[in-house]
Amino acid sequence: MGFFQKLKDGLTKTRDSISKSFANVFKASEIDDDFYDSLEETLVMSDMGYETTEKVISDLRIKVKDQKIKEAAACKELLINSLRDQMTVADNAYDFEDKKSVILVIGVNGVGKTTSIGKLAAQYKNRGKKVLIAAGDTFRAAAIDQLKTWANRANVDIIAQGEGSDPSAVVYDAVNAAKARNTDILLIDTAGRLHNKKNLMDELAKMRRIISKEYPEANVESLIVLDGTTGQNALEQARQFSTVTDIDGIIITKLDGTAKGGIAIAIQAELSVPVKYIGIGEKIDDLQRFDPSQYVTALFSDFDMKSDMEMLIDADIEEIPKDDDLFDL
Ligand SMILES: Nc1nc2c(ncn2[C@@H]2O[C@H](COP(=O)(O)OP(=O)(O)OP(=O)(O)O)[C@@H](O)[C@H]2O)c(=O)[nH]1
Ligand SMILES: [Mg+2]
Repeated sequence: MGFFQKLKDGLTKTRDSISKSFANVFKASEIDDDFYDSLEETLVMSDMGYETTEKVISDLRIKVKDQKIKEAAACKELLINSLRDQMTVADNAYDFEDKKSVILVIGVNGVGKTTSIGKLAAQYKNRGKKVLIAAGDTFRAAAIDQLKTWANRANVDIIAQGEGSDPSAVVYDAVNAAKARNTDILLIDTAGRLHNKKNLMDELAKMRRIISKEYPEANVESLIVLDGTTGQNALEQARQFSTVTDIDGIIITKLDGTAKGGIAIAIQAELSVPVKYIGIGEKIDDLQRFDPSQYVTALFSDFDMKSDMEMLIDADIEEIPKDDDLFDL
């Protein structure tokens, strides 16, 4: 299955909820304040974020006026394009993939850090990179075992110590192994932490210090993982973490499990840190680079069809005449 299809399938819940409410919005007979209000409500409901929604609506108002558009249905395309315009991607966002890099994966509990590391390791490995994983979450033995399982699946090496060992010691071992083995990409798993837990944030800072001291030539890429099903909370988490630590990119997971996939658009549009990958399932190949334009296309891909159907129903056509009926006439 192609990736676009997979993305579309993953976003089914969001697509279903969006297309129903959008169909209703665009059934409006004219473009007035009521139309804009219900459009605004629909965008906010799908978690596109208040800021993004405001920008999209004001952009749309200008275009509708300039292009003298009179019918609601005619500005669907304008809306989709305007959403796309809210999200810019720097073309150096993935340069780290082709450098000697240490990727530090952080975030709160249960968001999908370990799983995303497994998926990324497999991708890099398939592209011919020499990959190493470090088990920097030493809180629970189960966490180390889970990462070992992923290392096996991805067919990459792992550096781990026992439960309760110092994460910084694991990082020390791992960067030295990466140097000695001429590794391209070292992925470091970390324990879930909240941005306001001082000791845990200090521990993270210590890991970073060890990386830059032991392996100064490596490029450090710090990725925060956010659970897409938590909607606006995810956006808030990224904001808060970025006040206490450097973040180079975002991974949004579980977009297959939510009807509010608009959150990916809000995060990309409202934060200065780019969304780099999205998770759309639990399997090894269910993670991909985030392509905002493709994402918007996938979200609205059956928008037209549904709204046309609704329009038919609305036009009060009870039954489409069959050939026989026509003959009888
Ligand atoms: N549906 C779905 N589930 C996911 C996705 N990514 C991760 N998960 C699931 O989310 C759960 C938590 O994932 P983990 O990778 O263990 O999360 P974590 O951040 O490492 O958790 P802790 O180490 O406990 O903080 C697992 O059941 C994963 O299978 C995704 O993109 N889609
Ligand atoms: Mg984990």
